[in-house]
Amino acid sequence: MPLLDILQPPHPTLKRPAEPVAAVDDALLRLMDDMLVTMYEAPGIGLAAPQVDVGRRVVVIDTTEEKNQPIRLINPAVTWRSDERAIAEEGCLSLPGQFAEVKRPVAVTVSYLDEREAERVIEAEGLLARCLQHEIDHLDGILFTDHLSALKRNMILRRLAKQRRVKA
Ligand code: GNR
Ligand code: NI
Repeated sequence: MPLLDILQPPHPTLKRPAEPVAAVDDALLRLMDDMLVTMYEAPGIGLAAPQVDVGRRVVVIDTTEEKNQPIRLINPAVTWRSDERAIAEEGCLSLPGQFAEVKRPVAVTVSYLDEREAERVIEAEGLLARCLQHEIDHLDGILFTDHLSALKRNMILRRLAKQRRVKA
């Protein structure tokens, strides 16, 4: 059993822009720990708070093979994106079993606050850059399907609904 339930569309929290965090407190630290446990168990390489029905700008990520380098990001923002773009397959814990190719900048710079409220900057490329963009999209109410044509998006959303019906 994962610690936290992960929402699926059409849950409204997934579509609503999340609110900035004003101050890091114990409840927020516990939320990020619970999100990490849920992410590792899923398993996934990232998780954004709106996916667990918390409308705050909080993300956890670990793209390492060893699953031993958790990153906790508060109020993350992309401050630079490369002109170069790449297409790669993405999945989402809110769209289980659904995958599609998404075109995104290859490299980004992301500013955020860490769990001690210190300002940090990550310069990322490849999978980490992709995951950061995917998670920050969640904070703005955007799913990877929103980057696809309406045809592909509707195909995935219908497939997900059908899969849920079959499972139920
Ligand atoms: O686990 C995940 N894998 C993934 C693969 C390619 C691009 C993005 C991701 S993020 C996803 C977990 C998730 O849904 N985070 O919001
Ligand atoms: Ni996702």
